[in-house]
Amino acid sequence: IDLPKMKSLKQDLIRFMMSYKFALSEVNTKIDILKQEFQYIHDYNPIEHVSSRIKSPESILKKVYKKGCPLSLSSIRENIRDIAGIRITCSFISDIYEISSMLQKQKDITVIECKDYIKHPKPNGYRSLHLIIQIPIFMSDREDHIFVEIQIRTIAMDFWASLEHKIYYKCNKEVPQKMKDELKQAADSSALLDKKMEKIHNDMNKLKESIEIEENMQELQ
Ligand code: 0O2
Repeated sequence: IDLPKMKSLKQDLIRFMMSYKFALSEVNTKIDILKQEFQYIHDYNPIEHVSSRIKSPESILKKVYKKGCPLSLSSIRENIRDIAGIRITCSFISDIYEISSMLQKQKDITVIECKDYIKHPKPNGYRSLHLIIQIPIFMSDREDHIFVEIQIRTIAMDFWASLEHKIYYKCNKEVPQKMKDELKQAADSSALLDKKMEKIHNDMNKLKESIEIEENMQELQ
């Protein structure tokens, strides 16, 4: 056994995984800042929930195999872009686009890809906004640019995706057509629900605005 080589490989592997942990910390901090500042300025919090995860080595290897890319750290870094993943659950569809645009405007974020499965849902009904971004991580002797996948969705989209994932997984990836159709119908219902809630939210905001104007007018009189 080439011990020095093993030691260096181990160090490379640990630093490789650490860089994704640092990237997640950076993006989580960005989201937390947006959340706190938005709440203070607008007296409203568009983010319901945030979760993040580092892809397990097994899942990374499965994806390498599926994509047929070379089995090296540099190839994995370049080809597997969701090793660091963050999921932001928002209250309303408009919040998704607002959060996405606030993140995209940040100077240290490079947007590599934006997949809008809300405007263009997947055939099974899956909806979400996916951003693949790259952010710099500054370490003791180098700067790395790390890919992070950010999935932004509403509570209804998250509800559907979580249950669909569970049903699909439990069924060992073979879902009968009837169930697929039912899942698609459930996705359509959740999309309708999102639209309805957004309308009520907008109507409520308009109502609040008109009440405020009226109160201000009364104060002036
Ligand atoms: P996990 O465990 O969530 O990480 P890619 O395979 O990522 O290179 P693809 O398929 O074009 O390319 O990526 P896409 O469409 O952006 O989707 C990637 C992730 O979105 C998935 O990650 C899921 O988290 C989620 N997703 C996409 N489609 C569906 C769906 O139909 N149902 C559910 N429940 N989630 C979906 P992973 O790697 O599959 O899994």
